[in-house]
Amino acid sequence: MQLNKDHILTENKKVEQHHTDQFNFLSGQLDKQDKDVHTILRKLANFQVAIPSWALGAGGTRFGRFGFFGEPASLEQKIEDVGVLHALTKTAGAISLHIPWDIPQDYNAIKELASANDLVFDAVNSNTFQDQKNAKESYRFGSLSNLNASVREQAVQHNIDVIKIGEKLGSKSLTVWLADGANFAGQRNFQSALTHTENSLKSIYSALPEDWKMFIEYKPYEPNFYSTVIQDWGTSFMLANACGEKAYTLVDLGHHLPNTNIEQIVSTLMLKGKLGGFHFNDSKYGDDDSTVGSVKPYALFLIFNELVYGMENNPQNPDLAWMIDASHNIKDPLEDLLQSLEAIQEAYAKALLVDQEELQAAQSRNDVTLCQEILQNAYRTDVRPLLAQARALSGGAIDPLKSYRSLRIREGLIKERGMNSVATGL
Ligand SMILES: [Mn+2]
Repeated sequence: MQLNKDHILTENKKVEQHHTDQFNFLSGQLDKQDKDVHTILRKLANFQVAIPSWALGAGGTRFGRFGFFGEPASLEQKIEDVGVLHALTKTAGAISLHIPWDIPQDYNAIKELASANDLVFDAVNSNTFQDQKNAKESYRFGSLSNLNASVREQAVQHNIDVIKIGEKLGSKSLTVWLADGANFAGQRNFQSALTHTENSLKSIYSALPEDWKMFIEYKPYEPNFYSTVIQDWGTSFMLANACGEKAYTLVDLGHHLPNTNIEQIVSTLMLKGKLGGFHFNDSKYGDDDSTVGSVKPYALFLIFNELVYGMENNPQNPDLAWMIDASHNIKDPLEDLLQSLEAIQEAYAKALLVDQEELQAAQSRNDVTLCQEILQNAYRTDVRPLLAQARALSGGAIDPLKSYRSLRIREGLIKERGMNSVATGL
């Protein structure tokens, strides 16, 4: 299913007047505060977030999975779903594939379909957390960290195969998230697990094309509950440094213990030029896969404040690969992603409103009260008309969620794919 541009324009007509009134009011207010509305709109329009192929079907828990209706059953349909999101929001211009769930049959056809939907291929993701059919070795006791050299070799080779698939699609990065660890105290020797992991990552790194990056993701627990080999940003940072300059740390919001100061992690990594990728989601307890900004929106804003600071002040850090990493289990996945995209843009826009010079001046005077006021004034601004304006100017929907429902997109997908289609890989 491809969305007709005229349909979006017709939807926009219905809310145009209301939007224009709201935008004019906000932009008048921001003008008075000497904010450059045009620059903010341009930055919002340029901010593109990749959608992972696994977020398009309903996710499950270890207790069960409640499927949604009209899920994409093939890579082609996943690309079409991201195309719908991008047509409505103009901020989801990339798809991130997961191998082996999304291996293309016909590379040219897949590339054409992506470009017809105005999408590029973002980082490719390897999978050594599941055993694959007919695989010689099992990852039951780890992959890159395994005690057995032939298991490690299989896992390294898989990552190299993923790079080769990515190259054919025009991807420029590989994300390695390692599930390796221990479920029980005493199960593994920490030092041998880390040493094997470092050596395996170095082998993958040596197969990385010149213009590629490797992102090393970390996670404190789950699926291993006693320890994970790459448990935190420090371990990831150390491994990235050991691999070389094309290796970076990837921060996933859900991969921290409760109340971790993620904004400080982001800031430190950007100062050191080692923040490569960023995965959005939200959580109450752990890796909950909740909609971005639905539980801790102020924390998201504080993180964006550091990201914006880093993007402006840390040329040593490369452009970041942004991705939503969630797969919610009871909502319409596309509606959930529309809400997440909105929340990301909202936090970004608010961070762009922070007057960095004023903040720095207040910090240098140790005016703690004013520092807080500067952040909270930006946070309390309702920036949604800016987001809507940026979308409308790019040909997207003023109100993506409303348009999605009013255009009966899910009903169309169910008609096309059936009630019980199941997203591949989940
Ligand atoms: Mn992630």
